[in-house]
Amino acid sequence: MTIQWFPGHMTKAKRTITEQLKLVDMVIELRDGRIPMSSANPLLQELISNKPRLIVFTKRDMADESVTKQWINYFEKDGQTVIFIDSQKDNVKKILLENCLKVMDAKIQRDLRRGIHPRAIRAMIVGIPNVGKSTLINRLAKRKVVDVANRPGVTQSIKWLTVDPRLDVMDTPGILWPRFDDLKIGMKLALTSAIKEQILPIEQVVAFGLEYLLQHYPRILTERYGISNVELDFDTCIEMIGRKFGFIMAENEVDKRRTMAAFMADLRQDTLKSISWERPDEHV
Ligand SMILES: Nc1nc2c(ncn2[C@@H]2O[C@H](COP(=O)(O)OP(=O)(O)O)[C@@H](O)[C@H]2O)c(=O)[nH]1
Ligand SMILES: [Mg+2]
Repeated sequence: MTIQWFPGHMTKAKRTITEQLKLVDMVIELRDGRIPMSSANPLLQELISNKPRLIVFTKRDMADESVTKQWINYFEKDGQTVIFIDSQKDNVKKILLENCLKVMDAKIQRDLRRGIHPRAIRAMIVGIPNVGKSTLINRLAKRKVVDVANRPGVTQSIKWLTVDPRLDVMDTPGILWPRFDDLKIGMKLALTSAIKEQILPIEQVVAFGLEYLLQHYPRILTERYGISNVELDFDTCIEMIGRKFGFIMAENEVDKRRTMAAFMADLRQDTLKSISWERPDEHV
């Protein structure tokens, strides 16, 4: 099954980002820490070509700590600079500054050897919808916003957030489209609010979510919905969840639509914490 992204949007997003990229030294790519692979944009690598990139995984507080550790190992083995953050609680200014300096270190050292005093690093935040771009920018923006003169080819006025004398971040993020080439990825995106669940058949998303929870987090199902038998099938699970919620129609039937919608809302509203929907062992 292929899910269609509107080609018009994609072309425009691509053009905008390509233009904005000309103004920056490096890219800060945000991804959802609960789905480190599925929240990546398929074309980003191509768009940024060889600009240095820092991958920042957001929503660490909503992810499963032990799985996050596995991911850190996975990426470190691969030689990539990645960090996992809680954008609402962490000292994001300090963390971003340190890691941007690290990513740009080779260039800074080269400049210094040539007697050039390095100017502030210019970075741009990019990511798919709902990954936390605005949240992070707002946290970074508590200081002054500096106007920088327009440059040829860029129509809108670009503003920069001065995070530190050594780091400026573009105040508008680059919005990327998610991957839609694989149904499983689509379901993970739906479960974490990156795409609207309406895009996919809700039965399939809920079935995928239930199966995943049964396999990896049976305790959540037991504690929250009283589901304790890991052999239970889809209909029985929905039945139990519906009764728990009290979504009963005439003839003592469970309202399945309403139950599925409520289950999705439960997963998305951060009431069921500490779930990682993707593991490195799926990707070896
Ligand atoms: N728990 C948690 N929620 C976050 C974090 N970062 C962003 N959010 C929430 O994720 C949702 C989408 O964030 P937003 O910044 O609007 O995403 P954007 O579409 O990329 O700009 C909002 O409800 C934020 O409060 C985080 O690190 N932890
Ligand atoms: Mg936003």
